[in-house]
Amino acid sequence: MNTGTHTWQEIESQPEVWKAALDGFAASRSALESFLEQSAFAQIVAVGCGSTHYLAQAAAAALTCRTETPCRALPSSELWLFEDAVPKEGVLLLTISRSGTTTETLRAQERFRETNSGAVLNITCHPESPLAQGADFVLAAPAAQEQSVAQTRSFTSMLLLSLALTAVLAHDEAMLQQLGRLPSALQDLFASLDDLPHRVGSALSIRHLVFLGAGPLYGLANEAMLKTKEMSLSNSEAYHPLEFRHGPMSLVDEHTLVVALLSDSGLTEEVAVLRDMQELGARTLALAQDASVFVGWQPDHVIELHSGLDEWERGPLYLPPIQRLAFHRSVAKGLNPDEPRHLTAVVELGGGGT
Ligand code: F1P
Repeated sequence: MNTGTHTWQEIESQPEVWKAALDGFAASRSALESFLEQSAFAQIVAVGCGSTHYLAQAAAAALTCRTETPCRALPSSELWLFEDAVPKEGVLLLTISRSGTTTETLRAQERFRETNSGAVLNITCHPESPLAQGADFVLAAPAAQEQSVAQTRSFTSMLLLSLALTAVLAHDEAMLQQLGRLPSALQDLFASLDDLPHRVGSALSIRHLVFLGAGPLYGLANEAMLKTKEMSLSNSEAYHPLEFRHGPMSLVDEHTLVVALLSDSGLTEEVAVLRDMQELGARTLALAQDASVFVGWQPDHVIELHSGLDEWERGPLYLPPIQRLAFHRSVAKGLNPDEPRHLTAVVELGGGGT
């Protein structure tokens, strides 16, 4: 049977594909350093659409908190359609797009060129694409190209490039070294997962999925929400963990799965939210560095990352287990994860969009 063949292969190939992305980054590092030195900017604006908008959110959190340059994430359409969304001076535009052909992101770049003198840096899987060709510098992960509509290895590989960019901008050699450990950390994580993503993904008594993540993990919680929606046509939401108590938790019942992507900085408070949701009847899944953080109670399921990496470095590891879960949920519902309903790999607008 061919159901989900591409998606499964793309999820499982991530250790090798991440290694290729890191090797590619190392080869372009000195050119990147020259580009960054020559481009005077006081802030970065990161844009993308759908998955790559959520990737822009994750990149913006890392760039803002780990470098001296603040970064804001916007959906590409905000820059395209709202001319004053971005200051006219002192901005480096970071465009993120798997395909490099998404209309809104191309239009955002055009708008920026019309109104701004700053440089454009592009992160993509397709360095030959129009978006990349129109940029001043390109960081590419061609080995992460995909046949599936839903982004899996492309997302995590481009995330890795954005974290490597952060390390270079921060002159943080130790962070760069740590990022180099991610491919083998993912191999170890895959080996330790057993059938947990399959068991939880196939539990169709779950009808509502909630992903919680803060700081470096908020954009990734959003991506987990989108993946579940695209692949398995499920109601899914994402929140900052402590925001979930401010109203959204009224929807929690025994058909809810709450998935917590646990950080280091917010750990105690995030664990408390997850515990509260279990008490309200939700099934709970935690992605944690180590299960020893749970004292006196246990979530229903725990995935231990055991990465030895800090919260800014280990982001890419949270997604592959959730991608597997979404894959299994899709198959359990009789769907084909390779072909999400109503979606195409790229949104190319005609009419008003051209
Ligand atoms: C982004 C996009 C997403 C969508 C899906 C397919 O395209 O269209 O909007 O959620 O995952 O990809 P791109 O600009 O990154 O190629």
